[in-house]
Amino acid sequence: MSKPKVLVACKTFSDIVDRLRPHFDVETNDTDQPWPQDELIRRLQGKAGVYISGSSKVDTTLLEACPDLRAVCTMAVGYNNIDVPACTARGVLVSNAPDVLTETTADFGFALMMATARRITESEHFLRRGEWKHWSVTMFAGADVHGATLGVLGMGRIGAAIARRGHLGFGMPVIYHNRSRLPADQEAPLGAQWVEKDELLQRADHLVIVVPYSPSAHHLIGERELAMMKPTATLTNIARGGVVDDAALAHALQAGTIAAAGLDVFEGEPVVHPALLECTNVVLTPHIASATVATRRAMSNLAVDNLIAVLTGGTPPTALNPEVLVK
Ligand code: 8YV
Repeated sequence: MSKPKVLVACKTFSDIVDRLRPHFDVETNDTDQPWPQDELIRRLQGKAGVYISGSSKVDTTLLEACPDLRAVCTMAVGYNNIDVPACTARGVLVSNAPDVLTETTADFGFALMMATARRITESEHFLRRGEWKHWSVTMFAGADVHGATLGVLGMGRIGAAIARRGHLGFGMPVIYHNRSRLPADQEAPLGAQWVEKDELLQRADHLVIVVPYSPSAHHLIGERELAMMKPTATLTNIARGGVVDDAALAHALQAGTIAAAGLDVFEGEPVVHPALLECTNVVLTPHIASATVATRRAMSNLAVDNLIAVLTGGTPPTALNPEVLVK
């Protein structure tokens, strides 16, 4: 009997791809470029499963054009690129990769917040340009992190890991806003207090955004919200492009509405709003919050675990719509 066919739509570690080969005929994308949507659909013909990253879109058009597809396994925790209800309606199992990236992503969120508050990249660029001629008392004077109020927007696993770092490591009072309030026994070890969104914006010295993207989170932070923040405050976004209105943020950074921003995600990435590129008070990184070798391997392995389980009659460890497997 011939093996089921699967597609690995983004380049990943070859030894992890090799785990698929005993079970499946495997076609891989060996470039760092995602395939255009029509090519992805063409390559998915006859495939039972697909391994993707956050860069591939799985929508109704793709699902209708790929009737053999039974499993969509992303190596990302975020899955706003996948129409999960449409998959469920067609009996297609979807999995994501939670937990394995939580601490790594929280490390990065904290580092980006610190780099932003302490103006690290801005001062490095100044030094590299040869502009450091003398010491001055206010040269690149930024804002303290220790003891400052940490505001966390979106208190999921990564938000909690950032809050824990701030509370235990840096003595920061932690306030957060989330649709649902954490139970008191989960708030206590984080030193975290739930507040309304507007209060969060008004009180935070350093705001870190960690909400998943959904249409209701689109431009959750725009001109109105930025205007509520302290002029000394920083904003760090490691969630998704589109949660922050990048044009409004660039304007706020130029006008001094807030002091600085750290951004790992962008609306329309990999294209970055040109006005942000003009701002000196912003630290910009190319969506690398989960990028350590160990964590990217763990994310890839988890997607492969899910793909093998779904297509060999096992139980996928991190299914988003396990109901499709119930006969
Ligand atoms: C990924 C992420 O690197 O997991 C997520 O949701 O945003 C990142 O950790 C990226 O999306 C992988 O495609």
